[in-house]
Amino acid sequence: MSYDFVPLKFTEYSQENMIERSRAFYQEVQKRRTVRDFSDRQVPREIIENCILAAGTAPNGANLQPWHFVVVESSEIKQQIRIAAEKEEREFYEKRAPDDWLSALAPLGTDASKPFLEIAPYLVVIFAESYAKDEEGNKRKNYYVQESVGIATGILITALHHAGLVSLTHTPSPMNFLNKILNRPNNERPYLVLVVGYPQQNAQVPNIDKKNLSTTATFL
Ligand code: IYR
Repeated sequence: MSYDFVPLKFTEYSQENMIERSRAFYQEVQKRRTVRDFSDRQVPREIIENCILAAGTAPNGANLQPWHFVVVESSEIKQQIRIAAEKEEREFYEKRAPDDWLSALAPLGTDASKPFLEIAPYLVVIFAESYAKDEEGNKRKNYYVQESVGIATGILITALHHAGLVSLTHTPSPMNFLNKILNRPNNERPYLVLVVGYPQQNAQVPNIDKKNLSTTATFL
């Protein structure tokens, strides 16, 4: 098999314009915050669909697109997820988490209680397809699955922010209960739960800093 090659659709901007666009994009994404206080206000499904389409444009291993997004709107399913996640989280906070991990989390004030899993209008559960299955059910390898799904998730989070929504990356561990509740096959592994919606009125976020450019980047 080989692809047809077609001309690249590339939009060239002046360098002045590129500087302005890059600055404006940074200004916009630096306003994104991870939010834990969600409103139950409804959000049109089309926004979520568009953001998932944006996520699906991510560069990925051999264009095999090793991801699947399950969008949960059903209150019953959200409740099942909350119950199962809080069970794992209680184990984590009370037993499994090493002290250094708990100390790193302490400033954020997180705990095993996850009411947002029922309050927010959407839970987008991202699955990584460890391997694919062809029509006859034979295994077909996927490549760079973690990297591909990570990039797609980053685009999804950015697209949601750009659309005017907030999100929370939630990672109950282990999360295999999600395959069961959401009826996903065993060649897919839950990657993370993205809680999506509007912030609660008066939502608060920790006053954190981001590392500066000279710490984050080296130019040689
Ligand atoms: N999954 C747990 C713990 C947790 C871990 C990290 I690293 C965080 O940045 C935040 C939370 C939870 O969701 O509470």
